[in-house]
Amino acid sequence: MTITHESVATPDGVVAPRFRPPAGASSAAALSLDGEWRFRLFPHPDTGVDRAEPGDDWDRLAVPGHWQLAEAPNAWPYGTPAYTNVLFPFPVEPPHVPNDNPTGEYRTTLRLPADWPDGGRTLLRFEGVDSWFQVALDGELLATSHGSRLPTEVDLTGRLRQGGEHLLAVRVTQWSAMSYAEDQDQWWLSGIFRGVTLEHRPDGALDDVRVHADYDHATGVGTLRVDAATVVAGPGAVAARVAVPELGVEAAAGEELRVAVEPWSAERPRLYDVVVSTDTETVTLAVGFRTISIEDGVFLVNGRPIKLRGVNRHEFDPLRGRAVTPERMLEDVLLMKRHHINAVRTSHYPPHPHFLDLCDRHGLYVIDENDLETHGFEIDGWVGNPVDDPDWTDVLVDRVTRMVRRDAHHASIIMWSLGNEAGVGRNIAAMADAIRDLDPSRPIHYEGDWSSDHVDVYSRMYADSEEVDLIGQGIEPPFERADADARRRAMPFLQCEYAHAMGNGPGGLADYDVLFDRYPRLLGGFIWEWIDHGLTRADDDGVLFSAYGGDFGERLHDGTFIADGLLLPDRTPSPGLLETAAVFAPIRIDAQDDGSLLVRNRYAFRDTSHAELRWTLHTGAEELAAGTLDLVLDAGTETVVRPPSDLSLPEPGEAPVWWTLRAVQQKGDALEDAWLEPGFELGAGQLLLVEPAPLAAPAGRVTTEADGGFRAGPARFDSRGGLRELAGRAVHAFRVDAWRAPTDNDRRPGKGEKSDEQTWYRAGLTLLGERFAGVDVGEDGALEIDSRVAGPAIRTGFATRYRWQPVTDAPDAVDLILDIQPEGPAPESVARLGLLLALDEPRAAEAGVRWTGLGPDESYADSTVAALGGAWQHTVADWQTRYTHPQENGARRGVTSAVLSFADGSGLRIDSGEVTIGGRPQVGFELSLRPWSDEALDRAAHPHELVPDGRLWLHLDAAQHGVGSAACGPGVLPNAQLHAEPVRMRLRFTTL
Ligand code: IPT
Repeated sequence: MTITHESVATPDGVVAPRFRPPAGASSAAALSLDGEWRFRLFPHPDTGVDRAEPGDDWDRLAVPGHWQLAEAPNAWPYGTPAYTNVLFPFPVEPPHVPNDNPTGEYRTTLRLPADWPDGGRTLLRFEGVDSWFQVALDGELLATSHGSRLPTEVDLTGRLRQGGEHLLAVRVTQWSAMSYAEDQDQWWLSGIFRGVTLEHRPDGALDDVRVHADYDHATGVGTLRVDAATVVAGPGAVAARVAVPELGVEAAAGEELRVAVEPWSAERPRLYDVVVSTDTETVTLAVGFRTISIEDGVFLVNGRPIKLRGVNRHEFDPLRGRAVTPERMLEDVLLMKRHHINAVRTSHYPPHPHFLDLCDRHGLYVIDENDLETHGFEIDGWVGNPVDDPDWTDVLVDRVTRMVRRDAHHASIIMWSLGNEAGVGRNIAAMADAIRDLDPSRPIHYEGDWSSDHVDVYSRMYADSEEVDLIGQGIEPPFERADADARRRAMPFLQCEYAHAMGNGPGGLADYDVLFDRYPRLLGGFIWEWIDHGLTRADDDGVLFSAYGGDFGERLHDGTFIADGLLLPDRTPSPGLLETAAVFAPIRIDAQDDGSLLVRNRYAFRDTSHAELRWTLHTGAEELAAGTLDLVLDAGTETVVRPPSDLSLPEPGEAPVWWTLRAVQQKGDALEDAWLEPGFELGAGQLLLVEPAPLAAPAGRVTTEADGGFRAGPARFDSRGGLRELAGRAVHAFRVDAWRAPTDNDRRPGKGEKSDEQTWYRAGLTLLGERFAGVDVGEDGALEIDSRVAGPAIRTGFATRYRWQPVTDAPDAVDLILDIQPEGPAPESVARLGLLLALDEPRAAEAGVRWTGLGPDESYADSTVAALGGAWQHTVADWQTRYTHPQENGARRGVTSAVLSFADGSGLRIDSGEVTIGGRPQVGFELSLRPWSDEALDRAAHPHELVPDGRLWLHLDAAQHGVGSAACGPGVLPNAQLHAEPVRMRLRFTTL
């Protein structure tokens, strides 16, 4: 049978899968073939090009790289990236793919160095080629392979001459039968995107090395056995030796060594150099001793329960796609560590092997996932799914085999995953069996197996916290089959995906995390996902922006769904990542209702002696007292702390007084903490000790102007009561508001029937207007204005009463008491309740803002952990979060005062008095500032399309609705929903 790109057949002409030592770890000769290759793109796999054609006059293309991104961000000479999530971008008729199938012909001249060693074998190694390829040397076809994110080796022994020049030809198709198995939620990108090397395998060299390194936590003894297969030229095996110089031990390969060691964990990634050698090759591996076990449904590392506070990571670089550099990989690992992430699921394929070296070294628990997703079959009830097709068994077993063989020596890998969203079927069992044969030491994961027949952990995605609570307690609804139910109930539970981080969010992360801590069965989970895959693209004016689905003219695409990470595409941490860091903090400090702070050491293996617990008593930015707590907590323990009893507290003043406690990195050893600087925050929490003094009652009188309008201090009104001027600036908008530019989460229904966006639209909140009903100057001199704010076509609205009164002895100040009374049918939620104010300000983006309240970053009702009370400042420009897809952003909560300084030197101060929602008092208001309107924010498709409109748009809200995770999960939980309720706000505006 001729193998074509439409064949369902295992790779042909390739070397059996084997381990992959880190680059440079072997003493054998190796030659990188990375660099500029000759390249030509054809519309079809029948390129008509002779394999012996050297392509001397062809284009030049970087290997590794994707051809679609060859000249990104400016030009797209070889087709463009395309994004679909679940859908196949071609008709579903496996194993066939369209005739239009871009196919790259690659050529390079392979010059074997004159000193390339004699004898032995020479292998050509590809770390990753997307999606199907054939390899020819000097015109002769040698191998056909696939498995885009898996290695392929081709034996070139006897075909190369020292000092000789050889033509290496690689033909790569974009689509193949294998595309049906590689339907991951990412850009379709093709080519030789990981490195290519030539490797010498001397006679008697180490062909394959398998490391078994366990740790007995009861005795402190590590067990090491290294099995080595050697390359044998003639008959007879060559013996390999194993040494751990640091431990002073040696053994023959296959022999068990028992020696006292320090164990490996993500918290303390202790590695030992293990030197495996024969007479002709030495390989040094960084080995960690650790044991994974599941006892009574609890997942243990070295005998202790751990929690996975993880993320799903796709390989991504905004210019290079999945062709990520070692520097990017390190950046990812360090960013994760610095945000208290301790685990990675390599969604949904084995990553570049160097990434795993970094996880071993810096300490991250890894679920290594097979290169398999067949999600597009779900649309049609999984008919034809490769996972249930016997024709595909060998191919799928080959995939897990190549993953396990390549990666099994990594201490960081604590589970194997069979793939993602690939349905169910016979090949699940076949893959699981194959893995168990290769490596019985690690549990197997696959979310698609709800019965848990073939896996060792119960895994789900996007289960809401209510269900997770039941599962934690082991009282979840039974699975239909009693045997499977019993098996599953005895398993640890993990959310392989949860807290969908699309746009502004995820909300509700802390609600999950509480449960993970509460129930031993809950192993934690992996946030979806690490980074927005926004590809950098220049627009017609040369302005760079982050492109998502549709931005390359794709006819079928999934739009913004590719931008759902904790990092913006340029790896700027989003507010969601800062919240993640606070929620995942290893030393959690939380305020309790009784006025104390609960300090919890959430490390599994470390005490807190590397941290100093520093407290300050402060009002805004002013520090009133400071000290440290003499406290070291053992792993897994907690204690309650209170402010020192002799602390003298000031009388209530303008700003609240907080007692803030921070756990700060103080010392650390190079091993555990090399990735963070002293002073780094390991956790923080605070108590509000003194609430601000109430604003003194105003007693000034409003004056009536000649034109029938009114003046109250710095505020001028027309005769109907419309605010026309404030602080010397024309007012363009001033009314009650209940809408926001929907977030990606607001736009989707989640598990509900309609999205929040639809709810607000139907309640008329999108098009609110105001009708004035009366204006009067009361006996006490205050201006009283009644109005009704409502949208078209509906009775739902808000009866509004404004009460303006000048402040006695403060001619530049005016007080407003605002009462909002919802009327008519109540929508399920409202986006916000408060005031919209737009002031004339030609240079609004440059305006500065200093505020006392929660900060420094945005926070919403269900992402509150990262924001702490204090005094903060920003410019209006910096206040904005440039989400890849523009949407509501930037709210600062608990604001008791804000000072705006305009470019012309003038200013406006806003202080808050009482604020109640449904009669419940709260401290301060929520502030949002923008140099553009919410409508413009809503309309913009990309952040660079937003231009300041000459106004400063402010929201002074009593509250906003939470953000939730409805883009792919539960919506806003009841504890963070905002309903139409009566609101009272008292604000003071002062011209500066
Ligand atoms: C889930 C996928 O597993 C993941 O790859 C990603 O696409 C995510 O959704 C959405 O961003 S599957 C979904 C149907 C729950």
